[in-house]
Amino acid sequence: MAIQTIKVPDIGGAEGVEVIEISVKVGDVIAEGDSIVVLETDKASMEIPADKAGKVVAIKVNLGDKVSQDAVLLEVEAEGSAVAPAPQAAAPAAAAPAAAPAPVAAAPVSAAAAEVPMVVPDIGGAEGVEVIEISVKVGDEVAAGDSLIVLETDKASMEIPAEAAGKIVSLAVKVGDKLSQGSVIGLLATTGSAAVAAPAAAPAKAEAAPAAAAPAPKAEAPKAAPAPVADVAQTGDVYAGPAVRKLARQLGVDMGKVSGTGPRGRLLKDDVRSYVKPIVQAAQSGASFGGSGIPTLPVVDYSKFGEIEIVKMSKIKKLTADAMTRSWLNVPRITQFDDADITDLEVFRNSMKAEAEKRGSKLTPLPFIVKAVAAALVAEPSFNVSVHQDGESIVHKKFVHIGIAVDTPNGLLVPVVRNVDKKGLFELADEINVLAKKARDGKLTPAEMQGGCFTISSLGAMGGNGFTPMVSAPTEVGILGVSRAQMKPVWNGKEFIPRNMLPLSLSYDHRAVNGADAGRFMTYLVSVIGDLRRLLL
Ligand code: CAO
Repeated sequence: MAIQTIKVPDIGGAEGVEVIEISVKVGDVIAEGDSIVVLETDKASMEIPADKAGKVVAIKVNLGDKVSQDAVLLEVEAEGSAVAPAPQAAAPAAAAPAAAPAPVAAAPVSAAAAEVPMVVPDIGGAEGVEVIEISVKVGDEVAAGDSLIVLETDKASMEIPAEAAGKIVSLAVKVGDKLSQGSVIGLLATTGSAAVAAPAAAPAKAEAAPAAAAPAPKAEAPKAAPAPVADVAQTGDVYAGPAVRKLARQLGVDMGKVSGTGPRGRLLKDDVRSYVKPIVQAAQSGASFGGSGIPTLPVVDYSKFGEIEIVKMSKIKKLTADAMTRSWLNVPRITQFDDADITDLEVFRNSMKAEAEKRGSKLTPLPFIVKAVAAALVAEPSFNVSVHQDGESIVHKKFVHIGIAVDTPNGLLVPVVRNVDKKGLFELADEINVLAKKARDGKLTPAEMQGGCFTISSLGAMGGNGFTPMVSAPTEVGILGVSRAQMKPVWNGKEFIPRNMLPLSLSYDHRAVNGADAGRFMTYLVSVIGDLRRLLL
């Protein structure tokens, strides 16, 4: 079997035309007329059909190569009976090098605007070529060279550019119309000094021509519909004109991923734009590409449903809302639940109430919980950390400062009790009371709300069985929600006995704390709250 070459046929004299797609691979068996590569000038893309049948044994061009007539594209092992027509045979249009829609014979017009017809220039003698895209609309301002319409033959699509700058006054064609040289596309009101090309005087000029007509051997290899061009990366069939390909390249769009809505699935510029738009929007909103992004909330007119009053959020509420949204979006949060048995704690606390009152202190369960949390932070230091802003390090803290969430008329505030591990229960009770009062009176200083390692949010006085508190990002990685204690029947191995059970909800930042750390922290905390003597160990 002889090895034969397939070369670039006459492409209307165009030189250095870029290879933008290679439609075959080594080993493929091709028939005459099969598309083997796609070349693209700045105005037209053209499929180069095989002029020999056989098995592809070598591909002699790469994507991006610039080729001219007679450049070797492929080597094929020709089949016995395959005819090997000369390359020229496949390019009947060579005799009529494709035309120049470019304004080669520009005729200056007066400075005043004039209405001139826009006509189809010489398109290599092709007749009845289908309009597959109209790139402008009435009223559009165009520059000379801007694409007006796209025509498509069996094998090539070609943009017909404006021959002068101006405003589109009317359009006489629609998608699907069949046009030939001289067909009127519409009327253009040329601007001032624009040069107007005389379409009739447009001699062939290879580089500017939609030379695509040349390699399209329509007579020899007619096809019912333009064959979709195989995407080089084999990501699927891509069928698009040069302008669309250029746009896709400029935007970095993989055309294989875009669905074409044009005739026969052809990709249009709008398809590329529609593909890119949501990606850009998602990127601008900070959302990642992998997910669905953060959809915006719809605007609702609540007055439609009844009487309403709109009240501005307090500054504190607004700051809290921002902080909560930041936490929600940045912290992969897990919440774990357990009940601590505070029966003995309550017996002790009640026994201390009189003494506390004598000191002027109010001893609620909270200082006990705060003290137990401090012990847990020391015993399980994985919670006494912050995620470093470098995203790669963890900040370990050698101090134990605990924030207490305080409900105030203006919103939520979190004063910080410092060095909890070094303070006694009365001292903690007093400090919490002082800070809570300052919070409610709006007298907390910023310093009193900073430096916390962990937060406790107690809703015990209000009720509830549990909740999922939000981690205070970025400074902390854990928060304990305390709900209302209640008597519950607890199985002691022999019988159910009434015990005072305190529901605890431990939320943590899973970037810094793993489930086992949290399990150990919670178990230790519950054991300390259940038996305060453990604080002495
Ligand atoms: N179970 C049952 N009773 C409880 C309880 C619990 N877990 N916690 C407190 N109580 C009782 C107290 O013992 C007290 O009862 P007595 O007066 O009979 O002793 C009563 O409830 C009221 O307590 P308190 O609220 O005055 O005091 P506290 O120490 O429990 O809480 C403070 C102090 C500042 C934390 C609290 O006033 C507060 O503001 N809590 C709201 C916190 C908050 O808003 N968290 C949500 C943040 S996330 O949105």
